[in-house]
Amino acid sequence: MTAIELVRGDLTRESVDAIVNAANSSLLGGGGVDGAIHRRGGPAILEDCRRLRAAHLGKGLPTGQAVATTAGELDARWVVHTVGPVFSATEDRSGLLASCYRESLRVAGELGARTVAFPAISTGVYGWPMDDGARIAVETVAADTTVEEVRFVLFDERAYEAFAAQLR
Ligand code: AR6
Repeated sequence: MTAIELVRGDLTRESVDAIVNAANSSLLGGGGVDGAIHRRGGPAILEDCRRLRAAHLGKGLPTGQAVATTAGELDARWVVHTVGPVFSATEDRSGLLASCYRESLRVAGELGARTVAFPAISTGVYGWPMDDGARIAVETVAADTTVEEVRFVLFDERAYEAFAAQLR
């Protein structure tokens, strides 16, 4: 059984084995969580990302998949980068969002991570409605047994309440 915890705050301040980044396919940085992780984690993360792009991820990381790098100066051993789907009102992409959580846990678990911290993937720039994003996140993680503890780190009260409602 994976224990699920909720924290209100900044993901980049967490002490865990693996911190999950809501990245984009380029892996070369962006805004939101991604920008915050690269800022606080320092240049070693981007160097690793560039190496991955030069090696087997020449076309970038596909949506729904995950890959690990160093965590640089963050208080973690790895950053697991995953690419959430952009929300669409006409196409159901929830399978891809669930895949982000599942694949991130798989990658983290293979490395030996026991504690993993997630943001609410796709619920910022990518426009996923928070309640539905929280439902998919909690359902997917609750069905997984890869790691001992998952911490959802929610930036604001609204996000925290959406996740808390799913756990009740
Ligand atoms: N800690 C925890 N949560 C945060 C933090 C933080 N430091 N900063 C933002 N959030 P987003 P996405 C919340 O936009 O929707 C980037 O440019 C935020 O309030 O970071 O998956 C990438 O490069 C929201 O609820 O990720 C991609 O291009 C959630 O984290 C694109 O954004 C996710 O918001 C990915 O968009």
